[in-house]
Amino acid sequence: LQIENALRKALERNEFVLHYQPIINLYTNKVTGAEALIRWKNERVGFVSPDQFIPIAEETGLIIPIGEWVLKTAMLQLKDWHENGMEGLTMSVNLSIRQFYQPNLIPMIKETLELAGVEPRYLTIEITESMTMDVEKANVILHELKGIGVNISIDDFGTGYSSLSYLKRFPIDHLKIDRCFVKDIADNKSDENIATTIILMAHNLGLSVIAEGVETVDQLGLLKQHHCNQAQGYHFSKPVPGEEFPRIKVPS
Ligand code: G
Ligand code: G
Ligand code: MN
Ligand code: NA
Repeated sequence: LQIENALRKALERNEFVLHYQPIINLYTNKVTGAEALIRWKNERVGFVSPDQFIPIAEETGLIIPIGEWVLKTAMLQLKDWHENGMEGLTMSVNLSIRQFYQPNLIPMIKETLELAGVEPRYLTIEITESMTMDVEKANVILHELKGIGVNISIDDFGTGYSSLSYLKRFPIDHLKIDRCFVKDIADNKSDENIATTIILMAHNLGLSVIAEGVETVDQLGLLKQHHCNQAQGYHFSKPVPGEEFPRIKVPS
C-alpha cells in the first residue's frame, strides 16, 4: 500500500525516467533500435524495479497514464535522436495487457506520434504472448496497430502460453527470443536446438528474430551462425539513460 500511494504521486513528481537498451543488427553490427525501459526512483521507497511496480500499476489502472508518459517520452527522445545523427533508428516500447485492451489505445498512439513528429514505421510495440489469450480480440487490435503503420514484436517468446497457430494469423513483424533460451546456447546442445528451431520457425513465418539477454561472445557467435537478425543484451550494453545512448560503442 505504501508503494501504491507513492506510485499514485510518481508521475506528477517526475520520478520516472526511461533507460534505453540498444538493439543491434547482427549482419551490420550497427545499432538499429532502442528499447525503452522504465525506471522509478522514489525518495521514500527508493529505487523500484518495473517487475515490482508494473503489476501494481496494472491492478490500479495507473498503467494507463504511466504508459502514455512512456510512449510520449520515448517518441520525443526518438525525434531528438533522428534530428541529431541517428536517422532511421527505431524505438521499441513495451505495452502491458491493460493498455493493450484499452479502447483509446490506437488514437492515443496516433496522437502521440503526431505530437512528436515521428513516423509510425519507427515505432515498435512489444506485447507478450500471454496478452493474446483472447485470440479474436487480440487479432483485431493487432490489425488496427498495423493499420496505423507501427511494427509489432512478440516479447519474451517461449515463456508464455503458446499457440503456434496464432503466430501465423497475427500481423507480427518480430519475435524476441526470451533470454532464458539464450542463456545456455553455447554450453548446452538442447538449448542450442531450441533457439535455432525458434529462429527457423520465425523465418519460415516471415518474421525477423531478436535475441534477448546476449551476454557473451560465444552466445553471439552461435546466434550469428544460425542467422538470428538482431540482438540485445549486456554484451552490447545495459539499458542506459538517454544522454549516454549516442555514445554506445558496439563491440565487434
Ligand atoms: O528493465 P527490466 O528493466 O528490469 O524490466 C523488467 C520488466 O519490466 C520487463 O518485463 C519489461 O518488459 C518491463 N517493462 C519495462 N519498462 C516497461 C514499460 O514502460 N511498460 C511496461 N508495460 N513494461 C515495462
Ligand atoms: O521483458 P523484457 O524483455 O521487456 O525485459 C527486458 C529486461 O531484460 C530488462 O529488465 C533488462 O534490464 C533486462 N536485460 C537486458 N539485457 C540483459 C542481459 O543481457 N542479461 C540479463 N540478465 N538481463 C538483461
Ligand atoms: Mn521488452
Ligand atoms: Na523479454
